[in-house]
This record gives sequence, structure tokens and C-alpha cells, in this order.
Amino acid sequence: MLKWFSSKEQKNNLQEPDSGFEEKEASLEFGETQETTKGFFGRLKERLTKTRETLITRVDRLVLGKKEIDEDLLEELEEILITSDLGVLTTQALIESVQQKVKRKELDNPERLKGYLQKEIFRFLDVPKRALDFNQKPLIFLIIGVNGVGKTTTIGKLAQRFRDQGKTVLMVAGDTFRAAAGEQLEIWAKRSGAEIIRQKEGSDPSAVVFDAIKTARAREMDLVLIDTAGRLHTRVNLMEELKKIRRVIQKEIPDGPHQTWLVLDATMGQNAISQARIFNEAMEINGIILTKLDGTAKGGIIVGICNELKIPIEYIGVGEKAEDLQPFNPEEFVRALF
Ligand SMILES: Nc1nc2c(ncn2[C@@H]2O[C@H](COP(=O)(O)OP(=O)(O)OP(=O)(O)O)[C@@H](O)[C@H]2O)c(=O)[nH]1
Ligand SMILES: [Mg+2]
Repeated sequence: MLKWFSSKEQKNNLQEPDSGFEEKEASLEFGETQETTKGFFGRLKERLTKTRETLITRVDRLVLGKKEIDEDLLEELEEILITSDLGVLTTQALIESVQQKVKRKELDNPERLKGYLQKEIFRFLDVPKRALDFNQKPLIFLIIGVNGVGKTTTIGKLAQRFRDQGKTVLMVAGDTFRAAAGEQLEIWAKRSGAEIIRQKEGSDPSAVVFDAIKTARAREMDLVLIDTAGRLHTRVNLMEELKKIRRVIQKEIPDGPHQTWLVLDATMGQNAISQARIFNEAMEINGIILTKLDGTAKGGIIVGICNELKIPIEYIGVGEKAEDLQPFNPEEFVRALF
């Protein structure tokens, strides 16, 4: 049986001084009967190998044989965190938090440092998500991000997930800039049994979206997943185009889009945070999908994103297949990482 802590229970548990993750591990029986969870957890662990080597293995080496947490040790820890792509602000926050603990004599043994970091990192990652009401039809998801981060692939994977849950899905080829984007979506539509709305290359993305919303309404579909371009002809400003799409949605569905998700590529490291800031200013992002966590050593970026932007990570991508996109679960992620 898969036991699971509610978010509140988790937090209370973690706020207990020094309760650490180790004790909780015994009561968390991950995916004993849930094959998919077990399968994904195993894959997640394996695909986070490079990030783990950059961050955790070096912390292990740092504390090995050390008797106390002193300034030298903290300086080395700072370097490990920075070079693991946590970002300057998040690294400072972590180091200050450790310093406080040490000062108050609540943390003295270097061996316990890793457990404390794990707990703090979990705290950063646990950003509340916006709830979805599936009774409302159609729910509109607007997927945005710069070119090449994985938007179209992610929409295909999401379509597959929602189809597997029995939902009706309409994919919208809002990237009319590249003909290939529409073709890419068609393949995912065929595979997943989702519907797709496409117009010819170069047509107005907002018009495609308008068409899609009317179709989804008329056919009482559950979900509309809108793909967008990551780059446009130089004379058209991407943010203005996205805002226009949003206006078209809101004219039809005043509380839409119900989710505006920004796709970020983990291999971009700190650049991903700058991108998130720019997009968030223009578009009020309510969720992030972090792709390509497989094969990168920059997975620490996820901690910086959550801590600095306070936007929840909704899904993570750890490969190119449909099953390589999974809802982000902070506890599972931290356990896989450590
Ligand atoms: N390894 C890995 N590759 C991924 C992941 N997600 C997407 N990709 C790959 O990234 C590449 C770009 O993905 P797309 O979905 O075309 O990206 P996009 O954001 O739609 O790009 P544009 O349409 O050019 O803006 C493809 O080769 C995908 O297979 C992931 O989680 N892991
Ligand atoms: Mg695309």
C-alpha cells in the first residue's frame, strides 16, 4: 500500500527540529503496489544522477571525517551550492539558515548537515499549486516558453496523461510560425486520441485559439491545451502576441486561462530563472514545467526557481517519452535526489 502524507502532515513532520527525512523514510513505502509510481521513482533517481553527483556526493565528501561545522566548511558548502546551480540568493538563504542553526547549537554534527539541507530544500520546493475544477468545461491551459524548451513535446505528453484519465482533450497548434510544430502535435494527437485544431502556417495564433475555444465549448470537451511559439518573426513581439492570445481567451472565458504554464529547460541553469522573471512580468505564470532534468547536472536550478519566484513546479520532464513527464512531488523529488 502506498502511504502518503498530506501536505500539512508533511510540513509538521519536517518542522520538528532534527526530525530529518531518515525517520520518515521508514514509514513511506514508495510504490509498493503502484507500479507506475515505483517505475517513475526509479527512473527519476537514475536520471537525476548527474545533479546528485554535483550536489549530494560533494556534500558527502565535504562532511566526511569533519568534527564540526565551522566557517571553512560553510565556505566550501557555499561553493558546492553555487556550482550546483541553486543560484546566489537561494545559496545565501541556505547558508544563513545553517549558520543560525549552528549558532543556536541546534546543529553541530557535520553528519547531520545533509539531513538538514534536505529538509530545507524540501521547504523551498513545497510551493502550493492552483487547484483545478474539472467540473468546469473546458479548462484552458496556455503553455508558453522560449523556443526549444519542450513546449510542444510537453503538450503531447500532457494530452496523453489526460486521455489516460478519460478526459477529452483539444490540442491547439498556436505556434503557426513553424509548420513543423503543427505536424509534431498531430503525431501526439494520433497517439493519444486527442483532437487537434490547426490552421495554415502563418495564420494568426489568436484566431486559432478563438476557433478552438468555440469548438471545445460546442463539443463539451474537458481540456484545451494551447501550444505557442517560442520565437516569432522579429517584427512581432512574443509577449504582445501572448497577451493577445490571453485577451481572446478572456473574452470568451473570463476566468481563463485556468492555467498559464511556463516551460523551462533545466539545462539552461540560471538563464531559466531570468526567463521565468521576464515571462512572469508579462503573463502572470501560475505553474512551471521543468523539462530535460535527465542528463543535466544543473537540476539544482529547481530549488532556485521555487525559492526565488514562489511559483510551483507542476510537472517535470526526465526524457522524451510520454511517461517521462510526471507531476512534481517535492518529497519524492528530494528523496530521489538525496
Ligand atoms: N531529454 C529530454 N528531452 C526533452 C524533454 N522535453 C523535451 N525534450 C526534447 O527537446 C526538444 C525540443 O522540444 P519541443 O517540444 O520541440 O520544444 P518547443 O518548446 O516546442 O520548441 P519550439 O517549438 O521551437 O519553440 C525535442 O527534441 C524534445 O524531444 C525532456 O524532458 N528530456
Ligand atoms: Mg514547439
